This record gives sequence, C-alpha cells and structure tokens, in this order.
Amino acid sequence: MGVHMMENLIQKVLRQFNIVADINEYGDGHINETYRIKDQPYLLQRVNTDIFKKPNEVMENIENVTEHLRKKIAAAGGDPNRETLTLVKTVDGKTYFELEDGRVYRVYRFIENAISYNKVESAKQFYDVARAFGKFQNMLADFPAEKLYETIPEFHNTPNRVNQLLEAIKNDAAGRLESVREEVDFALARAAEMDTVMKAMAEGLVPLRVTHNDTKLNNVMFDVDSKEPICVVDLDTVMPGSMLYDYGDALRFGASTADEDEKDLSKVWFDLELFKAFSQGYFEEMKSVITEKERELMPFGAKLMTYECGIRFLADYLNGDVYFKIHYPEQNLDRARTQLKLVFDMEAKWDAMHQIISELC
Ligand code: ADP
Ligand code: GN1
Ligand code: MG
Repeated sequence: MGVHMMENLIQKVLRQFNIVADINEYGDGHINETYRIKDQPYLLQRVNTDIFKKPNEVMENIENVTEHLRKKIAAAGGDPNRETLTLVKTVDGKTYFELEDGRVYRVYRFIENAISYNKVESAKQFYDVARAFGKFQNMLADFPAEKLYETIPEFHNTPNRVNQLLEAIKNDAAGRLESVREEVDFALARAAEMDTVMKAMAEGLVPLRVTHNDTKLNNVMFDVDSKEPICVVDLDTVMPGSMLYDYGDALRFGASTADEDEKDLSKVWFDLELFKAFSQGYFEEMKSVITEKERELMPFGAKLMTYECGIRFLADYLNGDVYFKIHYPEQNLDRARTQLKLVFDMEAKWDAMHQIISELC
C-alpha cells in the first residue's frame, strides 16, 4: 500500500477514536505495529491478527485486567493513568476498531516522559524490573483466571514448541535447513527435558497463576526522571501460566550481555550478577506465595524460556519469517543463535545459578 493510502486509512481509523492528527512509527516490539500520535497523548496500535486470531478476546482480557489493576493502583495511592495502560474507546464505546478488511486497531493513552530499554543499564535497574513484574503478578493474584481467554493457545507449552520446530524442519519451507543443522542438533538434543515445568504443573507442584507471559525488558516503561519502572505494558498475552515463565522470560532477555540479535556470539553471555539481582527482586515480591517446587525450578525457568524463544526464532527462520517482524533477512537466525548460546552458557553456570538461588532463599 502506498504511503498516502496508508495515511488516509490511519486517519479514518483515528476518527473512530475522535482523534485528528498525524502519526509516527514507534517502539521495538516484534508483533504489533505501534504509532505515536503527534502532539497528542495517544498511542495507536494495529493488533497483529495473524497471531491474535480473536482480537475481541484479547481486548476483553486487556479491558478486564487494566480495570482490575487500576483499582489496585488507586488503592495503593498510585496513579492509574501512568502505572497501567489506559484504553481509549471509539465513538461507539468500543475498545478497538475493525476495518472492513479485518485490520484491528486500538488506542492507548500515551505514557509521557517514559521510556523502555532493550538493554539493562545496571544490576539495580534489573532488580527494580523484577520487583515491577513481581508486583504486577501480585496485583493479579486475585484476578479471576476463568475470566481470561487464552489469546494464543499453548503459548508457553514448550514441548508443543518443539513439535512446531520439528514440523518446520520437516517442511523446510524456505530451504534453509542445511544451513542451520548445528542449531537444530543443539536444540533437539535438549528437547526431552523441556516438559519439566508442564509436568510439575500437572502434578500440582507448580500452581497456575495469572501471568504476563511476555516479560521482556522493553515491555516495561521507566520514568525518565526517576529512572524507576512505572508501568508494565504489552498485555496481549496475560493468561493463566506459571510464574516461572515470567521470571525466566525476563532473564533470557535482560540478563544477556548482548542484544537479542547480536551476530558476534563471543559477546553473548548469561550474566550471573544480573541473574542474582533479578532473582532477588522477584523473590522479594513473590516470597509469600512461591512454592518449594517453583523455587527449585527457578534456574530451569530461565533456561526453559530461553530455549523456547530460541526454537521459536529458529522455527520461524525455517518457515521463512512468517511470525516475528524482521528488519533484515537473517535476523531470526541471529536471534535464535543468541538464545541457544545463552542456554549453552546457563548450562555451564548451572551450579552457580542454583547456589545463588539457595543463598537468596
Ligand atoms: P509489541 O507487542 O509489538 O511488542 P508493545 O505493546 O510492547 O508492542 O509496544 C511496543 C513499544 O511501545 C513498547 O515496548 C513500549 O516502548 C511502547 N509503548 C507501549 N505502550 C505504550 C504507552 N501506552 N505509552 C507509551 N509507550 C508505549
Ligand atoms: C515477542 O511482542 P514482543 O516483542 O514484546 C513475542 C514474545 C517473545 C519476544 C522475543 C506475542 O514479544 O513471546 O519472547 O517477541 N510475543 C508474542 O523477543 O509472540
Ligand atoms: Mg512488546
């Protein structure tokens, strides 16, 4: 679509939210299209409906979850307009607008004077992020889980992700299999242990909780002045899950010494100081609810989520880049490699990780 047609379309969408303004592309997410509205306190997002097949359910979840959070934040003396997302309704009172062609848009209040990072700046900052995610989960502890739709079925079912990788290997849709044999072998050699958390959940040793499920550092907004985390964003995947998913996913991204798509793997390591800082913050928030088994599986949670993300990137590379947004052709392969390198490094640091957790607890 031409730039002008796109602009006209966006203007049509914005009118539905009673907004007349220009837009700029914004954010580093891999899934949705995000736009900042010029000179107005709004953020426009096109929901990725290839991935979120039932956007109405995503939006109902977000509406209910943010309402719940607003009450908690207000009761604690906080500012709900800044500490959680605020949906802007359409002229018809809806939380999203769907174009005739099925494209879905929503508008949030823009959280001003705030930024998100792709790399942590200090151990203290990562400790603060852990507290923010822990607090987020605690505020949702009494949210009725049965009210939540599963917006992406089997999202953190890692054995199922292994099956999806096997399917991608079988199809080799983009003809790339030969070039990634080493990565595939590394991944498949570890597949058998990846049902550990699901098994523990089935046995009732790891409880189902309302979790965020996408606890990447850039899904936290920081106040520019105080440098404190203020708001957890990207609520599309809030669903019942394990706290090990939130804990592990945050570590896979934040405790890496390099970017998620770093090409030079000699720069990619799992940083134990950051692991410790995050674990401490998370544990401080969650210690009254955490079970024995959850505690025991904390290092494994980090490995599991990193492995899972690695094989998702690898499968997407094999499938011809159909899921994650890419900015250059080999980006999904670069991303897969960093994740698998992190898994490798965690294995080397396994005893130290366990030691850190037992000292903290
Ligand atoms: P994606 O699913 O593509 O990751 P996100 O919802 O995470 O999309 O949004 C992308 C980025 O936009 C976030 O990482 C964050 O930096 C920024 N962002 C999201 N919501 C807001 C908001 N309400 N105000 C300001 N910035 C936001
Ligand atoms: C995606 O949307 P974003 O960029 O915050 C993905 C996560 C991955 C992450 C990898 C809905 O997160 O699951 O861990 O990329 N989100 C979805 O960076 O698939
Ligand atoms: Mg995001």
